[in-house]
This record gives sequence, structure tokens and C-alpha cells, in this order.
Amino acid sequence: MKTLIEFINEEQSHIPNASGDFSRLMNDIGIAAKIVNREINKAGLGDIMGYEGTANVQGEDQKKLDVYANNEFIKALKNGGQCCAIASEENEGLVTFENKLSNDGQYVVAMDPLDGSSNIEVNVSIGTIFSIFKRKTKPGSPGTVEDLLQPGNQLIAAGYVIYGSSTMLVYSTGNGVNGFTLDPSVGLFLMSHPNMKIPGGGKIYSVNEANYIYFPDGVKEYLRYCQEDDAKTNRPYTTRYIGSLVADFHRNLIRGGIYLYPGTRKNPNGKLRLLYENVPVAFLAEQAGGKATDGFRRILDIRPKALHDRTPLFIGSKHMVEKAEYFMDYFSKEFKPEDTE
Ligand code: P6P
Repeated sequence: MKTLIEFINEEQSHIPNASGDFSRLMNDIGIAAKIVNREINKAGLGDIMGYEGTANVQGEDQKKLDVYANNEFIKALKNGGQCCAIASEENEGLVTFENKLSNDGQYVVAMDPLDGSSNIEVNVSIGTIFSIFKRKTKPGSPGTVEDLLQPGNQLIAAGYVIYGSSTMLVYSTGNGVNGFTLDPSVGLFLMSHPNMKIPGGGKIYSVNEANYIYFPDGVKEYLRYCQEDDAKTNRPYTTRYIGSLVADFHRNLIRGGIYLYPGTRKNPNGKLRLLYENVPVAFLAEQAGGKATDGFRRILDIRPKALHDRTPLFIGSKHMVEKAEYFMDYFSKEFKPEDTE
């Protein structure tokens, strides 16, 4: 099996005049993933469980592993020198580095270092999610917020690490999606899932139905559609909701399906963050033949106004997302953002 570094080098060989900087950045992410994985796998044995006693910019209690993962990915990206700024779910402001090597870095990274961390103590899969953009500002000084406020259609790469029954790194540079499984006996990510594609005929829907009464009518009608008995269209579908975006998305990527985190009257923009949750999985979904919108707009075309912007998310098998969009357009036009083309 091809190792991650072999694949990274192979991809680099197809890019004329590649400097190797991106390859080193991707390798740094792989190293940080292995370090975080080691800590997660023994979380129940050390004092790494539990709360840090602090809250992040989202007002969410930070777990010790949240802070640990955040620090490890920041350290790896700082030491690598290819990254001049990081936007992290765990940091309110931009993370920059006061050293020349990083200030000359060509790339910026947006990340959720440990998504779904509320699942840690119940041993449910959690994940790291990341977006990589080219900086817009001139090298020679730290990256700026402007470097991060780019729409997903400008991505250089995006991916996630899922720390589950096995640990996988799944990412794309725009030439399809490839999955690498960590072989802990040798400490290498090996290509186990080449050229991943979301099956067309998905019949799984993932949504937190506890929010049902606050959902837009379009979502309520779509859920009714999913539950109707119609053998010709493979319904009723089945529902699976893990409460960890990476795990729910990864299952749908392999089995087909749709994940929805809609906006509600209380929270019209939903819960998930655009830059380091929705954009990376939307990039992968499209690269794998699927679709990702906020119910009306393509996720990758939405320009963030701030680092921690939120948007609704409808993502997965193309025909399922398009059916959900149909119901949103028919029943819930009032949720359509003003700047929808
Ligand atoms: P809820 C985890 O906190 C997360 O950001 C995603 O990983 C997950 O899909 C979602 O929120 C779960 O949110 O409101 O259903 O608990």
C-alpha cells in the first residue's frame, strides 16, 4: 500500500515548479494527527479527560483534549514554517508566529482541531477538520484575517482526520478524495481508500430531530419525504445521527446519505462554522461527486465575513441534497439569504 508521504510526493511531481512547501505542510498535518491520535487512544487512562475549565470563542467548555489537539496542530504548523496564520475553533483571534520562517509561509490553515469532543468520554469517533488556502498578502509578515476570509472555491486542499475504530486521514487537493488509514504498528498512514466517491443511491439521513419544532417547514417536509413509504424511491430511508460531524460525514461518504444541520428561527445560521467545518467537508463532498449547500447557496461560494461565521449545512449524496433544496425553496423561501444569486 502507498504511504501518505509517497502519495504527497507523487501529487507534487504532477505540479510544474512545485517548491515542495505544500507537501511539507500536508506531512506536518499527518505528523500532528499521529501525535493527537496517540493521546486520544489512551484518553481514558491519563488525566487528559475532562474539562480544561475554560471556554472557547463559541462559549463551549473546552475539553483538555481540545486544548491538547489545538496546541499540537499549531506547534506542527509553526515548526513546519509553511503556514503564516491559523484560524482555529479554539482561538478567538488569528494565530500567527513571530518568526521569519513562518512569516514567509505561503499558506494559511483554518481548523477545528478536535470536532465532536463531547463524545470523547463515551468513546465515540471524533475528528480534526482543516482547510488550506494560499495567503493573499505578501510574504514577509504574519498572515492576516484577510488571508483566511476566502470562499471555499479558493481552497488549495481540505480534509479531516477521524479518530475512530481506526484512524484515517481523508483529504483532497482538488483531484479527487483519498483516504489513508494509520497502521499504528509502523506509525504510517497507508492509502486504504483511493478515489472515494459518494454512492448516488443514498438512503441515510442524519439530523438532530430534537430541534424538529424549530426547523424551517422545508426541512420538516423533507424529513416527512424521507419517512414516506415508497419502494420505488427506496423510502422510507433510515436515520443515523452520531453527533460528530466527521463521523456522520465519513459514513455518508462511504455509504451515501445526507447530513443536515439546518438554521432555525432561533439560530438562522445554524450551529456549524463555515471556514473550518462546512467548507472542508463541502470540498470533499463535491470532489467525491456529492453536493453541499446552506439550503440555497453552494457552501464553497459563500465568502466568510468573520473567522467564526456559521451557516446551515445540507451535505451528501447529490440527489438527496437537491431534494432537500427543493423543499427549502418551496416551503421556506424566507430562510433564503439576501445575497443568494
Ligand atoms: P448537536 C459537535 O459539537 C458538532 O460541532 C458536530 O461535530 C456535530 O455534528 C454537531 O455539532 C452536533 O450538534 O446540536 O446535534 O449536538
